[in-house]
Amino acid sequence: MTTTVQQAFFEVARQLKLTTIFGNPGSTEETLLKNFPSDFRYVLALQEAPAVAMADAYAQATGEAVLVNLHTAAGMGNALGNIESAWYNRAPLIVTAGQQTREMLLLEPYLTNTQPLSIAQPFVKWAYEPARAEDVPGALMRAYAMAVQPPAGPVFLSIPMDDVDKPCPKLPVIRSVSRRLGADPKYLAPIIEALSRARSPVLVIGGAVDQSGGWDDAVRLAESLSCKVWAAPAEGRPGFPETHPLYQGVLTSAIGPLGRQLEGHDVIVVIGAPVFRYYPYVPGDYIPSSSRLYHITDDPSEAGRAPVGDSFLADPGRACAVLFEHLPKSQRKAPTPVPKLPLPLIDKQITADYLYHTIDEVRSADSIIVQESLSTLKLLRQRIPTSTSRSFFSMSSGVLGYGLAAAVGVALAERDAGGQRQIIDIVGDGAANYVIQALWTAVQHELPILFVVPRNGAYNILKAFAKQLDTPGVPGLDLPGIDFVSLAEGYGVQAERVEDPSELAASLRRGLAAGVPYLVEVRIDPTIPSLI
Ligand SMILES: Cc1ncc(C[n+]2csc(CCOP(=O)(O)OP(=O)(O)O)c2C)c(N)n1
Repeated sequence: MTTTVQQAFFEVARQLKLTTIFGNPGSTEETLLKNFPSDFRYVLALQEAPAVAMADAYAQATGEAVLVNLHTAAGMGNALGNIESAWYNRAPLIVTAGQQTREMLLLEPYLTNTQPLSIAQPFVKWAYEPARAEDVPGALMRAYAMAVQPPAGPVFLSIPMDDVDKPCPKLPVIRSVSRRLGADPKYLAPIIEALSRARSPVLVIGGAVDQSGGWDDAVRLAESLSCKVWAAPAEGRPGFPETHPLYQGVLTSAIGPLGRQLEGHDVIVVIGAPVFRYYPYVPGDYIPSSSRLYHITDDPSEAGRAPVGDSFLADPGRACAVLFEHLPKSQRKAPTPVPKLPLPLIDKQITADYLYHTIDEVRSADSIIVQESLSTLKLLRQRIPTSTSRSFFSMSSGVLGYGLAAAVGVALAERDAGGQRQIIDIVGDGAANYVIQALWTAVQHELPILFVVPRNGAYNILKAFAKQLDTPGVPGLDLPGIDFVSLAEGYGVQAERVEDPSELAASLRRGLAAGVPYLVEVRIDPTIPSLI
């Protein structure tokens, strides 16, 4: 029997263990998906943006590449914001989209992807439409090899719909590609030297440390150096336990204020993050003039765009281990731990502070947090600190429409791994609307996710930004009249609303005990926090 391109595609995917496909299909994808093999799973999202966010979070939680099936140019358009997030999250997604039949492409029929390669750029590492039908399976192999190598990230394949029934005489060779760079102590010698002489070093740790399996190595390094540790700004996930006595908090994502936070340190070592990911423009010095910065990254683009310091291309996790192995234990006095936050005030209204405090009270210590809560994120990180690897996920891009869907990907990954950790998804009442359909997928897969929607009735972070930029009178920042309980119920999710602080804990506990998707809309105090 001749192997067809479709059969070869699925055989390559099978051998690469790409048997879960997140997607939203259309006519141009149906030829590829026909007679869908029974050992594959298609996770249907009701729009392309949630499909990509689910896949991104699934890839991050499992550490593996994932297939995403989208619908020609239109599907790519809907998905692009989250493909951008996958790019900055370093999520190895193999995004495919169907293309109209080659027979008619010249005539530009309905649903032609007229610019298949440029549509996903600049947020994919590789984009390709095979020149010949029989190259589709080989292109999948190459797409995989491109997606997983460091820095991991999304790739794109356009597959003409009439390619799939063509004969495929030869399967491509299934290859493996290194997912990690090395960390050569000889090459890292200037950092070892600087740290061994430093008077007051500081570490700035990014999410790539956790992605490269370096969580424990970063702790060993920090303890051996007996130095302060900051989380790099605006990272989608932490790389260092936020409950550790050396941990100081998340650096501010503005040039001048961040530079001032690092005052007093002669040696700054940034590992597994850009230098730095900024948000509002507040001018100033990148780092104090008397400091020297060293940057360890496995991403050449990050190394290229850093405005200060010396960059070293190396695996972030392995580099932590190598620095630890080559440095003597410091005799420095341990820095004083950051004082604990006082208990939140209990007012008539629930504050974000009280909400996050209560979530931390009711959750189990090993729960997984997924979040997209913008204006109060600093509080969230302080009140709900992450203590273990791979247990906090969000996006590193600033693109809304991630959190609600990402929780679905994380929950599927947790279930596939046989885990039973609680999954708590905290998503602002603005952000929740971008991928609200993800609730339906959570229901279809009976995923035990507690969705918490802090309802402040506004795009509060934009109000804070407007204050910071001194841009009064911006329209479109209020969100009256959204009922998340009804929206959730419409998708089959059990839901309730809570306004009274005394009822909050019980409400959250009901959600955690439900064993199915459960949404709690929490009316919170709309006071606008400051941006910095
Ligand atoms: C795709 C996309 N559209 C618009 C924005 C602009 N934006 C940034 S934050 C924000 C509002 C977030 O509001 P909400 O989720 O309610 O959180 P809050 O700031 O109120 O805590 C908007 C609209 C964006 N970042 N991404």
